[in-house]
Amino acid sequence: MADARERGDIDVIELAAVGVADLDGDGRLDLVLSNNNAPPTIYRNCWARSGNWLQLSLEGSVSNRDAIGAAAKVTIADPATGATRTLTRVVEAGSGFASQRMFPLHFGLGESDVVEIRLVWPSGTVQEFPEQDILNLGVPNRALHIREGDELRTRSPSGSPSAAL
Ligand SMILES: [Ca+2]
Repeated sequence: MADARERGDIDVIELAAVGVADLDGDGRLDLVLSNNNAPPTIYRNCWARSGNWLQLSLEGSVSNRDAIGAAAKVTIADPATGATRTLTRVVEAGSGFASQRMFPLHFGLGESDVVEIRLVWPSGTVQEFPEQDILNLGVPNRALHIREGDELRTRSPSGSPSAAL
């Protein structure tokens, strides 16, 4: 019988808060548990069968610099059927008790292709990026940086994992 760690169970001491972020920039979301009266616990996601992903790092120019309040709508298409659907994420500040989401918006894509990215900035500016612009940057499995009013750009990796991972 596998022990708890082999099954992926999470040890909780006295949980105070949970943070979700891609700490090592590999496109898989990791967990940080803040424990009362104990050091935090970090769970690195090592799942081998994770699907495609996209991360969008938004920077306001007219809107606030952190783009808080900006909405990103990513339209994806099933490669087998061509059926499309739109995934929406909003940049938030303070999204949980004593925790914070990572600022880059994360989209799990499965096996789907990205066919459009549409941004609605707090200033009211709307930007749309068609499939060809997205494909030119090697999406999926990329982190993109978008400054309000500018072109799409790839984002450099966020850095190496800490020793605790
Ligand atoms: Ca990760």
